[in-house]
Amino acid sequence: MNKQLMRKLTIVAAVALATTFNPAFAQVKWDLPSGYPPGNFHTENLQQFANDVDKATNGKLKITIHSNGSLFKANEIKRAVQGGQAQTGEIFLSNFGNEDPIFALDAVPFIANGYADAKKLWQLSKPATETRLNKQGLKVLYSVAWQPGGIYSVKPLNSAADLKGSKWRAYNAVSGRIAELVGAQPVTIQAAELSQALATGAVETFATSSATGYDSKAWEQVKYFYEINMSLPKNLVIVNQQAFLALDKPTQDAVVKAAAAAEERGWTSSEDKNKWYLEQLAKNGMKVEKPSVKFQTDLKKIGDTMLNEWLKQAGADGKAIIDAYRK
Ligand code: PCA
Repeated sequence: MNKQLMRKLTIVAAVALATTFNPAFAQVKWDLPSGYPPGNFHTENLQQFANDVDKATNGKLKITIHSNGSLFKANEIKRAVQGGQAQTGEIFLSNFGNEDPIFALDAVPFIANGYADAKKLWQLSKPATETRLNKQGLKVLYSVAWQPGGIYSVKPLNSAADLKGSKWRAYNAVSGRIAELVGAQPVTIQAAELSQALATGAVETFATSSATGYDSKAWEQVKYFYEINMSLPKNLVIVNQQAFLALDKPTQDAVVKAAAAAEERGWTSSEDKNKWYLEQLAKNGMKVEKPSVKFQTDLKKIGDTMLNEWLKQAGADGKAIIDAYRK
C-alpha cells in the first residue's frame, strides 16, 4: 500500500471513530414506558416533553414513549428504570407506597382539596420523595397530578355502606385500604386493564380520576360518578441516575429544562381538562353527581383513619410534611 493511500485510510478511520465513539457526536436513545393510553393528558404531555428534548438537543437525545403498559405494566415501570431495562419512565407514585409511606401520601384521601393544595403538598413532600428515590438510583424529572378522584359505581351510592361487598378495583395499598374500611372486595387491576375488567363484571366500583374513567369508557358498564374530590395523586417521570449522568452537560441541562416546562404544562392541562372529561362522562350517559352529605361524611371519616395510620407509618418525616402543610 502506498503512503498516500495509507494516510487517507487513517484519516477515514479516525473520522469514523470520532463520530461513533465521541460522546459529542453520539445519539442517545431512551425508552420511556408509561401505563396510560396515547390520548391521555399525561401521555400527550410526555410526548411534548420528548419532542422538546429532541429539539433542544438537535436530535442528540431521542426519547421513545411506550404508552399503555406496552413495554412494562404500570406497576413494573419503577423497577425497570431502577434496573436500567428502561432509562426513564412514568410511574404512579402511590403504587409504591408499600416501599415507603412517603410515596403514598398524595393518595391518602382528603388531605388535598384541589389543585392549589395538591401543589403545595408536592412542594413540601418533594425533598423527602427525591431523597428516597435518589437512594434507589433514580432521579425525578417532573411530576403532574391526576384530576381529583371520585367514585364510579354500577349502582347508585348513598352512603359508604352501599359499597359493602361490591367488587372494588384497587390498584395500590391506599385504594386497597379504602376497600377494607368500607367492606368492599378488592380486585387489583391497573388502568390499562380496567375496560376489560368492567366488561367482564370483575369490577363494580372504583375510585379514580375523570381522565381514567374517560380513557376506560366507564360508561359502557358504569352509570354513576360521584365527585368526591378524594385526592389528586401524581404521576412522576423518573430517570435512572446512571443514564442521566452518562449524558453530556448540555444534554442534561436540556432534559432538566424540558422537564420543568412539562411539569407546569401538565398541571395546567390536568386542571383545564377536568371539566371536559366530566362532560364526556355525562354526554355518554353517566350521572355525574355530588355525593350525598352522608356519603361524603362517611368517606371523610375513612380519610381521617387513613391519615392517622399514615402518620404512624411515616414517622417524623411524615409529620413534618403534614405540619408544614397545615400551617
Ligand atoms: N388514574 C390512574 C391512576 C390514578 C388515576 O386517576 C388509575 O386509575 O390507574
